[in-house]
Amino acid sequence: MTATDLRIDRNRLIRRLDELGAIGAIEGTIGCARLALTDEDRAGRDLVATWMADLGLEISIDGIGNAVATMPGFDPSLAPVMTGSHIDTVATGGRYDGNLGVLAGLEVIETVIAAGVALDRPLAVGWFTDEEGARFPPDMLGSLVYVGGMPLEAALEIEDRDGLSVGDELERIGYRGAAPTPGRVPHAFVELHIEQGPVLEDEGITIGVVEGVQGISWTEVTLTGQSCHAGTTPMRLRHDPGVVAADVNLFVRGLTTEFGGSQVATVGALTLHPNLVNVVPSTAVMTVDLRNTDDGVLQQAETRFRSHLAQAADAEGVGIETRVLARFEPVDFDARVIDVVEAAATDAGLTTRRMPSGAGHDAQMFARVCPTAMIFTPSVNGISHNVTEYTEPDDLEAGANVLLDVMLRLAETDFA
Ligand code: HGY
Ligand code: MN
Ligand code: MN
Repeated sequence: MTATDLRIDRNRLIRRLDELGAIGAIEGTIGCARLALTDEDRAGRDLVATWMADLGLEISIDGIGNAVATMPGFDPSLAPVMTGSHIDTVATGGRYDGNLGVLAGLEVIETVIAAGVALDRPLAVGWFTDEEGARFPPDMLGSLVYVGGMPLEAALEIEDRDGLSVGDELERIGYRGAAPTPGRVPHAFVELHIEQGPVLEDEGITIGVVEGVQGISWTEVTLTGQSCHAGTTPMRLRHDPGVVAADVNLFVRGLTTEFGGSQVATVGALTLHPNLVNVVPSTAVMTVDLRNTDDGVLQQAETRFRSHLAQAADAEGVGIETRVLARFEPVDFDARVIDVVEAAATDAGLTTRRMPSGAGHDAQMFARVCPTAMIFTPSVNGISHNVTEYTEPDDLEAGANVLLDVMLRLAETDFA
């Protein structure tokens, strides 16, 4: 059997997605919760590591808990073609976000091994810690450290809302590995991921040929006012941080209308203290997520947001503290890898369209060090970061087969 005849085992892939999805399962749904470095994340890591070991792959775990499993090639001096993604989820996550990229990568390698296809160049699949950034910002933390974008020591000190650090939590779950960071630079990197938006489904397209990732700006804002009695305190004497938070939320929504294009804005987290019906809040802690494919426009959005925040807080007599949780510029993937993805999908008779990614991905970090691109499969109803996240089995299979073909083609590609 030649490499071009290879096809992944659809049932094995879907079985593994379901088995991993059962870890941290959210009752009554097909979703799961495996926030980074929780016990559920550990259990997911243990399961995937077992599958990697069962294949006889060389597993390397680094200081931030990334795991890379390698199928050796004839020539170990050659850098691997690498794929991978993440197996941590948001708290109301689906079973495909990230998990598909890791398990399809494992499926590709298992298919190559089972067929006895000998390659000069190694193949590797990885999971990267805390891609979501929902517990420990920024997102893509593990792959950022892997490519040398953040020193390991700085990453290990990041704390969650309860003051628990990345380093201590990695230690606690037993995934603070010994492999050095930055990690080995791959020959090329390609990531399969669900689109998480409505474009492919709306247009009836099977494969997204991803050209890049939009810029991401996350800010945490702490607003400090004065708690007082909801009934006795005249409105003129109030300093209500909740009002400022609401004003800012509506303002950034207004920016998306004004700017149009790819501009998006989200206030995803908002906590009032003491959060009681008859107490004007003393503090409000909120997050503002702004994204745009154009960094210049994203910077304008950030400037307008900060200026309005200052004005609204001043008018209400409320104090402000801000903290940047993440700031990544837009990323363009490598045209040569994009072409390989498009050719592999087209040769398989699949419909394709080129597109940017609205979500952040580990691939955007690998694009800093090696030729990189991504493959998207459709999301039903464009829904993700939601327990009803779903991708049809035919699309899962198509995406994984494109990943297989792309990895084999990249293994033969000389980027010099
Ligand atoms: O936020 C994101 O875009 C990704 O899900 N981490
Ligand atoms: Mn993801
Ligand atoms: Mn996600």
